Amino acid sequence: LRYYHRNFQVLVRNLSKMSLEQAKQVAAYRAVDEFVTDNCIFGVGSGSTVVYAVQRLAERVESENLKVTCIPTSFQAKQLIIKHNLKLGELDTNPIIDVTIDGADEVDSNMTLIKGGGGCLLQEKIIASFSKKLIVIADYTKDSVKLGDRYKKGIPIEVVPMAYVPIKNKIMAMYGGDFKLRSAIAKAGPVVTDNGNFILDWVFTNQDLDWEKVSAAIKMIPGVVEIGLFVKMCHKAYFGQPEGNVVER
Ligand code: ABF
Repeated sequence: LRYYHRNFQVLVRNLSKMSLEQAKQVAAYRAVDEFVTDNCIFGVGSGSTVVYAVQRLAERVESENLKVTCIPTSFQAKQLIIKHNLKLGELDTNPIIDVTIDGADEVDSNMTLIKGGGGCLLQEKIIASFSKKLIVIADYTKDSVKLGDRYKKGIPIEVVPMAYVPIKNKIMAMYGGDFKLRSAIAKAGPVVTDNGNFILDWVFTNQDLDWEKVSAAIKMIPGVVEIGLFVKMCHKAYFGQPEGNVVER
């Protein structure tokens, strides 16, 4: 009986993984179909949902003979662009991006985002801020009312390595909460970002903070490179649902 029970659990886990992947895919496909046009400069986000967006983009470029220049937000995004034989561009020659499609860790009811769970927040924010539109693609688990309702790992803050201790002390004194210096494996050294920095994950306790003010105040601390709070930046969000439909916000 225990054997069947265990197999049943594995089956349930695999089915829910499948529906999560399907949810990511439908959101990504919808956003690419809606926003990618011929000759556009396209910002390529990072993370597992974006993989589906690039897949769809490659299909469309091939079948519709589109000319699209892709600007990556990370090493991962750059590799995806290269893998799919898409045209790779850079900010120097494409300083205005028409549309960026990116994932998120959480989206609240005001469209404030937590990003950076994958460690790419700095380049993601640079690209988003020079884009005419930032479109978020995500599965249903990212859709929340207040930040912290769904995503429990906190707000990522990219910092210059030498300053991580005083920065975390200062933010704790300002707003409370707790901090983790991000590491890939327990007891291993810290994660180093694409830009050579560390990431502090700020597990905040007050969900009613004014995120715009918090974001501005934290960015003023010397040694803080970027914060994974994206306030008033997101134009539209697509949430893939377990049944395969997409909810837009
Ligand atoms: C990036 O990828 C990040 O800002 C965010 O942390 C993450 C979302 O990843 P996924 O699509 O894998 O959930 O966009």
